[in-house]
Amino acid sequence: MGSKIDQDYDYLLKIVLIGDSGVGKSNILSRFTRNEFYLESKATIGVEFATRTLQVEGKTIKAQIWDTAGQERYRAITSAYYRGAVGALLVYDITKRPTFDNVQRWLRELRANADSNIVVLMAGNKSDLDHLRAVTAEDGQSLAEKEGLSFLETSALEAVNIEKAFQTILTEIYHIISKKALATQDPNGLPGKGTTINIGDSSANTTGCCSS
Ligand SMILES: Nc1nc2c(ncn2[C@@H]2O[C@H](COP(=O)(O)OP(=O)(O)O)[C@@H](O)[C@H]2O)c(=O)[nH]1
Ligand SMILES: [Mg+2]
Repeated sequence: MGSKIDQDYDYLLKIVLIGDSGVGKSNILSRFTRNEFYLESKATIGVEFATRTLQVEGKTIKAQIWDTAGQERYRAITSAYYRGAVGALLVYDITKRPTFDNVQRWLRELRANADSNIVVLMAGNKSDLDHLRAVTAEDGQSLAEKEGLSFLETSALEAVNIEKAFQTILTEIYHIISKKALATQDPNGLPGKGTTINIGDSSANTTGCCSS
């Protein structure tokens, strides 16, 4: 059903970008998918999502990364944004303490709207602005440990840890998928080539495949 022949990828994975306005979500996306950075980016200009295909443990993964169009400013992200997402990059700005304090609020939002198995990586962005730092790396690390999240400090400006952030989250998701496929005891093992993955635990379909 979800498997299509002749796809140029093994898995299509939806990742959502969340976090307060101005933390650098759109630039993380443009850095990762187009290797571009914008000193002045307008909240209203945003693509719905951008994709990039990469290799994870020998599999071709097409990451479909969703960005907000500034709705986070009004706390008006709809549940459709989270639907089908298997990963989230939760971003704060290391120079703005309130954006870090709001991480808990974003986690609540995720728990209310996203799949309970969603893989979350917390990114302390703008690490190039160390002289303006308001959140220590230790504070980031200990919150991540407390909440069971992966953690990295990133710089979209200097292209630091952007690749690593997506590689980390996609690898973690892939590990969950492969375990799930094993647990199904399906002789075919992993879902077919070109499968859209949903790690939802509510799905009766044990391979968790199929989106429209
Ligand atoms: N110094 C620095 N500025 C950044 C970085 N990432 C984003 N910015 C700037 O922060 C502002 C907000 O970025 P944007 O991507 O629009 O944030 P969003 O609202 O979360 O999507 C823009 O002026 C960016 O140029 C970074 O890694 N370092
Ligand atoms: Mg944005």
